[in-house]
Parts: sequence; C-alpha cells; structure tokens
Amino acid sequence: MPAQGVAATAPGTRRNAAPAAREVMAMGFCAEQLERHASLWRRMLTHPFLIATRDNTIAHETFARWMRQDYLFVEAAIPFIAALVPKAPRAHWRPLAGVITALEKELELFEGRARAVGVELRGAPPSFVNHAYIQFLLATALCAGYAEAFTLLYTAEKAYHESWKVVRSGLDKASPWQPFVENWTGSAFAEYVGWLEGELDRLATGAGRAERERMAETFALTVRYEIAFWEMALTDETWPGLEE
Ligand code: MP5
Repeated sequence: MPAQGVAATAPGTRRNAAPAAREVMAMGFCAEQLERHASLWRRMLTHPFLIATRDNTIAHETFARWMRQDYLFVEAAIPFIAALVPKAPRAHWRPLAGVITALEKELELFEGRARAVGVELRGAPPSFVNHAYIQFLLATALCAGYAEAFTLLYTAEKAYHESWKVVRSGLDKASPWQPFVENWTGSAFAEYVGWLEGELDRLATGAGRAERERMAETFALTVRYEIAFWEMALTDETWPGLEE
C-alpha cells in the first residue's frame, strides 16, 4: 500500500498547495487538479505493474489477478453510472446510457480474453482494495452531489486512459493484452475522456467554493485508489484471513 506516498502528498502540504488564484482563473478544473497532484499522478503512471506490463515481463498470474479484480470493478461501475442518472442534467442521460452499454461490451472483452488465455475470471472475492474502491464508487454516486460523482468518473477514466497509454508504448504487438490497450487508448475512448473533461470543467465553473473543494478531494482520493489498485494486483494483498 502506498502509505508513504499518501503522507507525502497529503492535502494541505506545501508540495500539494493549490496553484495561485490567478493561474486557476486561466486553467480549467481538470488541468488544475492534474497540476496540483502531478507527483501522485506520476506515481500512478510509473507503477511497477504498468511498467512490467509495458515491458512484457509481467507474470501471467499477476495479470490474471488484475483481470479478475477489474472484471468485478467494471461490473460495479454499471450501478455506479445508473445511480448518477437521476442526479444528472438531462443532456447527460444519453451519454451515461452509452457508458452503460460500453461497460457491458467491456465485460465481454474481459470474458473473451479470459477464454483466449485460459483464465478463470469468476469466483475470486473482491480484494480489500477493490471492495473499498467499489464502496467509494457507490457511496459517492448515492450520497454526494453530481459534480463530485462526475469528478470520480472523470478521474478513473482519465487514469485508465493514461495508464494504458504507458503500456501501449512498449507492449509487444502480439501480446494477448493488446485488446485492453486498444479499449482504453483508442480514439473512441480518447473522445469520451475529452467529453468528460469538458463537462467536468463546466460543472466546476458552476460550483461554489465548498463544492469545488470537495470535487478536488474526490479527484485526489480517486488517484490514490487507482495506485492502490495496481499495487493490489501486483502484490496480491487481500483480506486478513484469506491469505492461504
Ligand atoms: C477503470 C477500471 C476504468 N476499469 N478499473 C479501475 C480500477 N479504474 C478505472 O473504468 P472503465 O469504466 O472500465 O473504463
């Protein structure tokens, strides 16, 4: 677990200080968060799981563990998106419905890859980190305001888009993991992330100071969950009592 990194970038520290007010005026919310948490973001993109996948040295069982856990996460993302719909502006209903359709297709992608490489996808319980991340997803969708929940969605999607771009830069063209690269780095996904970014910037412009600060906290917490997720996939960290 990245406890050290969390402490080093805890909100309120100088390193993590918000950009000066004048800079913020010129910068959208997303760019502002990416700059404010640049070291945390870099820590995610240089995670050993991504580097080993990029360099074609990841152990098959380690990648299979990520597949099993992410399959559960993607499944949970469907009720997460569905819970956003009643809070969303009318103009977001159709795009959100499209996200649900895309998630169903993504589950099929996992199932197809698992069949192709002989991985049993089902049966593993969600790991401790995955369970916590899923609870965070659902609690945010159900209890927080739309702009905060949309921040979580943007951050998780942007994180995967950029993480898989790292993998793309070195992954063997014949690797069985290429379809995951295509899924999260292809032009359709890039366009979707661009749409999320524009909409989140607009939501932030309309938010009050306190709401904007909660959105910023959601951004940072989501990046930490993303790092913890790669870490869990690499180390097989799970629940106490389930080690054997
Ligand atoms: C995503 C994911 C991207 N599949 N898993 C984690 C841990 N974070 C982000 O979400 P989606 O909905 O699969 O594009």
